[in-house]
Amino acid sequence: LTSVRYPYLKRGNYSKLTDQDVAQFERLLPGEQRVLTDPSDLEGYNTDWLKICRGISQLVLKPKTTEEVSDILKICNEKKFAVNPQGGNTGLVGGSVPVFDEIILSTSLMNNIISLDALSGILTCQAGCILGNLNDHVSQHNLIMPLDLGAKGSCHIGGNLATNAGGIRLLRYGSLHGSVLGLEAVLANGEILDCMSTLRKDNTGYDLKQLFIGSEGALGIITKAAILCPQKSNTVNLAFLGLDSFNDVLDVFRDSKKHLSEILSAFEFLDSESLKVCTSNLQLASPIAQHPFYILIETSGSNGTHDEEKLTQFLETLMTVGKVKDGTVAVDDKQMQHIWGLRERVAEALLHDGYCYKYDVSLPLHDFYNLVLDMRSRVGHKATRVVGYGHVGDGNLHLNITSPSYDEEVASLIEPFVYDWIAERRGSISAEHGLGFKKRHYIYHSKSRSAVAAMKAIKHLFDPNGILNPYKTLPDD
Ligand code: FAD
Ligand code: 2HG
Ligand code: ZN
Repeated sequence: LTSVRYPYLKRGNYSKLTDQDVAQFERLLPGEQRVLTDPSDLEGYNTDWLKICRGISQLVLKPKTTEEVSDILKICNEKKFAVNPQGGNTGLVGGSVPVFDEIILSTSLMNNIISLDALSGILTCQAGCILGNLNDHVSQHNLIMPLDLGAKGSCHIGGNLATNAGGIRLLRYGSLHGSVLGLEAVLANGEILDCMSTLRKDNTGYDLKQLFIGSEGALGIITKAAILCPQKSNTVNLAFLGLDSFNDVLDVFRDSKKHLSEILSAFEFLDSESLKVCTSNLQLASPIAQHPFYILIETSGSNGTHDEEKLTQFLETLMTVGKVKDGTVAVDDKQMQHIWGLRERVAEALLHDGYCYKYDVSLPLHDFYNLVLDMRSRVGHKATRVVGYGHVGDGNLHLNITSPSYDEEVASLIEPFVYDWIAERRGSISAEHGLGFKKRHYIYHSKSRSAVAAMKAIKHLFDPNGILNPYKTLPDD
């Protein structure tokens, strides 16, 4: 079968579901709403957050336990059904929805918090817990989750692990490769791989859990994790500043590390077009006048007076030397949330333009913003807008281009130009969102032939029948 939606792609040689198969899954998952087959119920599971990728799955399965995941995968592996693991379905690269009729295995009912050791800060939970709920839970014990992202209200921790999600706290707490202490996954053949250590230090043998962090559902279904949660800071400050040039953004970043040092907890940037999309498409108000660039500097520490003094002094110096033209410091939680909204809701605001061409790249900082400028002059007025924003403190740019609907001419001006541009500067074509369905064929722009060959060998070892998330992450042979 050649898909009419993806005419260049052939469905793999997977089995097709029969009524008997569905009945077998129903026996396995008794109770209400655990086996979905009604097309209207399936619509949301088949469609990604960007409303760009659409599958035609006829079955969603909602296990509650690791053992149920194992039983499902045993059947799928034996009968050769393709499986699409799905968490909160907030992924941005088409990895979370089926390409054809893969069975969707949703972790939405695997949402138990198993334990929290308030002394060590170690949380253990099932993969389907929503990130925001976990943060609310641990904050009652004076802890925070080591990651935070705009999709926190819907994304699952299992999805975060599977994508190795970055977000706005990475600058301070590092990536999930460091904060995940233990992980449990079910392999394609149903075998349960128990790597649920809760130790800070554990060098006994290969660190297998790392393979699953960022594996995008291709090596196994993540079912549980143990995560090290940092202490919640007594005092958090947030400044929103307007700057004249991207060079000033970089200078202020360098100075922030030097002068704010241990209290610096986030450093994010938006260009004027990114802010404009929030003010015009979401009617959010900007707290300061218009400038070419904006930055958010967050500090988190234990001594309010000390932190405020340090930040105020730093900001005064920046204003005096002219690196910062204008700015405001949030005085309460409401203002803080409003300012974070201007940064975290750009992705949502862009969708109001129509179609969004999305690029998530790592680049050396001296080249960072030139990609936006080059893209702008390349597509000119053919696009509605070209915006650049993101985690500048991590060297991670979000380049987004929009048009009223998908436009072949705009698309061909962007790709492969954008990937070649990044490869020439030895950047990464996927900083934090993964490759999913959309970007897998560009992997060689960032990874060597030998590295991709090793990835394929690992995939074959863990999933010899290729049932887990086919057509994603790795390129075809
Ligand atoms: P899904 O979208 O459901 O799935 C993502 C991938 O993981 C798929 O390949 C899926 O098959 C696989 N998967 C899901 N669960 C499992 C599991 N249990 N076992 C194995 N594989 C699994 N990302 C960032 O990195 N940083 C950001 O700042 C950020 N901000 C965002 C803001 C918004 C508004 C939105 C919509 C998205 C944002 N994202 C960000 C992208 C997205 O939220 C993350 O990739 C997130 O980690 C996905 O989690 P999810 O539960 O929604 O996973
Ligand atoms: C963010 O940092 C997310 O806001 C989404 O990673 C980025 O939509 C994007 O390009
Ligand atoms: Zn991001």
